[in-house]
Amino acid sequence: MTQSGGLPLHTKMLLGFVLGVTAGILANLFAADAGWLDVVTTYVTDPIGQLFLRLLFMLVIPLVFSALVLGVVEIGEPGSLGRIGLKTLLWVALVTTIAVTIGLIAVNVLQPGSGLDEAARDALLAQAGDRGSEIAASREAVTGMQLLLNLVPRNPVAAASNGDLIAVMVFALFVGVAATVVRSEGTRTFVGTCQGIYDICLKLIGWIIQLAPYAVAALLFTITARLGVDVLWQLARFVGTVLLALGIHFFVVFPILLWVAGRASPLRFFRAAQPAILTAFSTSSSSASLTTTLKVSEESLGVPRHIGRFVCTLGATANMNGTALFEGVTVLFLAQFYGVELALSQQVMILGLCVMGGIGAAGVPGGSLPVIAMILAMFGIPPEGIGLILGVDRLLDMCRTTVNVTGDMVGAVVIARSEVGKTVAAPADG
Ligand code: DAS
Repeated sequence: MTQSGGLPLHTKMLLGFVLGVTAGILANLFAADAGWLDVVTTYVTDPIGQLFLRLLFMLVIPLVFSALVLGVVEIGEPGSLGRIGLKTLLWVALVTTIAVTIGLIAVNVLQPGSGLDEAARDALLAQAGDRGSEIAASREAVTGMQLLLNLVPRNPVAAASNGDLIAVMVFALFVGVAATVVRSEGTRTFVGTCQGIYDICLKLIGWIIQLAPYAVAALLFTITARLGVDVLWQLARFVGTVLLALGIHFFVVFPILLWVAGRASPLRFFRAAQPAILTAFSTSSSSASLTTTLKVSEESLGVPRHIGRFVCTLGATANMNGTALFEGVTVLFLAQFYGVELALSQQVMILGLCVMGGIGAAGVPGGSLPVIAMILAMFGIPPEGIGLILGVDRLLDMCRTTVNVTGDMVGAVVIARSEVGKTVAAPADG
């Protein structure tokens, strides 16, 4: 994460995590029923956590709307880029769906969030108040067909004000397609405005994420003061589930896609892609890794420049397999943690939200947090749980960014082969 004077931000977040957990466990051991604990959590730590979450919520609609409009406009470039753009869009949709599906299966099988005793869970939900359930309750209980109809907003502004993220996403996709077709002075100005909104949101995320260490300490103190040390075991299971799912996508899905769709040798690919993979792991930022990714794509993987530049540049902000997988696992983990039952139809909706959330998330450290906060609230899951995740975000962000960047290069190799008609990168028989 970005350096903000002194320690790197991720290190500060880790310190916030350790401080919050330690203080919370001590409070749980020695003062669980003390009156002052309620005062501290009610008037100090909880408001700090709420302030951070509200700042994240504030950005979701403008960030996701502008990111999706820009993504569609970039894909819809005329001529050959339009064809490559369409292939890139299909690649993003297919591979991100595979990634999120792996994540959802892993979290349903391993159940990392289950196991909390009812009393502790009730205490947590009481402390979280009705914030999450209010938003969930505001949605009439929807059936399958109604779920589909609700995807198209009757009133986009009302959808945005209700935090109906998927309806806003669908509206943004429609607007992006129309902006691509109507090439007038007005639409060019509109797309420029969207770029400005997106850039402003990135800057705001950069500022807001500086508050994360304090939010982590506050949110973790509040949760561990009530739950004690048990919560760390659940957190460890969450980290293990994310890493397992990311590992399956990285070491199984990518090699299969390279071999089957790219006719490329996975071994030669990973050897050639090492510099970009290591840059992504160390920076936790797809955008910061982009120059290395482009260099590797063209010089080491042999992808034609016009294809590598388009696919990797668009992929750095729109093709985030690791992020989408992480969003799915996080939402379901916190649903288990707070005891919120999710029907299969709701999990399918979460799958769609995470696939589009992977497109709408920003390729910067912590870029996925605003989308996760909104999805949690949409399904009545207390967004406070993000504090648990923030504490271990360092390792998870490094790993999911590595998957994001590698997915961009795999896409470039596969699309290059489909464009050139033969394997251009790391040929299997080369
Ligand atoms: N760190 C983001 C990236 O640059 C991913 C994320 O926050 O999920 O890809």
